Amino acid sequence: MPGASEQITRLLDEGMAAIAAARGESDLLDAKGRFFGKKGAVSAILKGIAALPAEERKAVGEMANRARAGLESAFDARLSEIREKERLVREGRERIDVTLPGRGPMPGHRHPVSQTMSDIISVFRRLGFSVQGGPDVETDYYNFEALNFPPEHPARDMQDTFYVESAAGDLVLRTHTSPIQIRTMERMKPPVRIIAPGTVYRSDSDITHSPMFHQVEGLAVDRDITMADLKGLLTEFCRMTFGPGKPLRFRPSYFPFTEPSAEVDIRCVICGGSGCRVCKESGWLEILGAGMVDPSVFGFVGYDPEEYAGFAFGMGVERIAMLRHGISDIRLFFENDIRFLSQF
Ligand code: 2NL
Repeated sequence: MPGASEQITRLLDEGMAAIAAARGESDLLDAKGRFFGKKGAVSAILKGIAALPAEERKAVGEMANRARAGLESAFDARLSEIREKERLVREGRERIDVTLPGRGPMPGHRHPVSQTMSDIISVFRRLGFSVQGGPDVETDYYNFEALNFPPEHPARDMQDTFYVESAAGDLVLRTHTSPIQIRTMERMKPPVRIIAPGTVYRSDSDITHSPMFHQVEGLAVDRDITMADLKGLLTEFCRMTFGPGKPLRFRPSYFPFTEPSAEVDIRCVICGGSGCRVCKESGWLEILGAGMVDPSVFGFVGYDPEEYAGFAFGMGVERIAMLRHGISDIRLFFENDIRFLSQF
């Protein structure tokens, strides 16, 4: 093979030039493949050696091996050099600027219904009421019977009440928080001043009803409690919740557990009484129901209705939150859309 040594010399020159010219690691590995790969120039030369006459084979073989070793160490040296340079560039670009402001966690806040619940509770605590709780799954006795609901009352219908499967068949998801007050009266002698906040359940769903919602009920029992005490308390509650200068209106109503009963309206918080869509042009918004505790309820808890009298009231927390914030669809509270919730 004439010119084998020239070929090797040229290969060495080209290889060294390619190594020097490589700008980055991938450049260099490309070049390495061209020279050392299976079909690379070095393999071609080594294969050619076998075909040489015996007297040339040794000298050319040694020369080829030296050239290969030289190229390999040049590749390795260039590779370390490139890696070191790339490391310096990377560290320069990624250097942490400790003077930049930090990225804090995105702070959340309480749900608007939970905020309103807390505000209502705070008002009644300031007015001398203690807070009581009880189970969400109740017996028919505490949810209906002890509250003077007759056995065939429509509120007990499957369409309105969620029944819970049980051996005795008498378990329901509480439809109001009144059972808490019955349980509290069983434990406590008058004077009683309590509020019963909590989650309640009714089989009902539209823009003003949710199958899961929240109530705060209140109860005061003592000697000589009158409807004037109820009116005074609720007037103060409304002043503290909706601001001063808003007249209240008590309308006669009916509940199985109070007698007499009333529904309480405040001047429309949207239009101030001139009439709008929210108050259906009446100028008034219903915010709660109330009344004097029916003597038959006292009978269930062992209070003497000749000795004691009491008032009770109940309000829907979502309704109060909707009035405060001008929200028209109760379902928005429970869709967990951050674009809605983050406004409160
Ligand atoms: C409403 C009306 C009301 C009560 C709840 C009550 C509880 C006991 C005895 C007597 Cl243990 N009454 N609670 C009384 C009147 C009205 O709620 O419209 N709630 C949203």
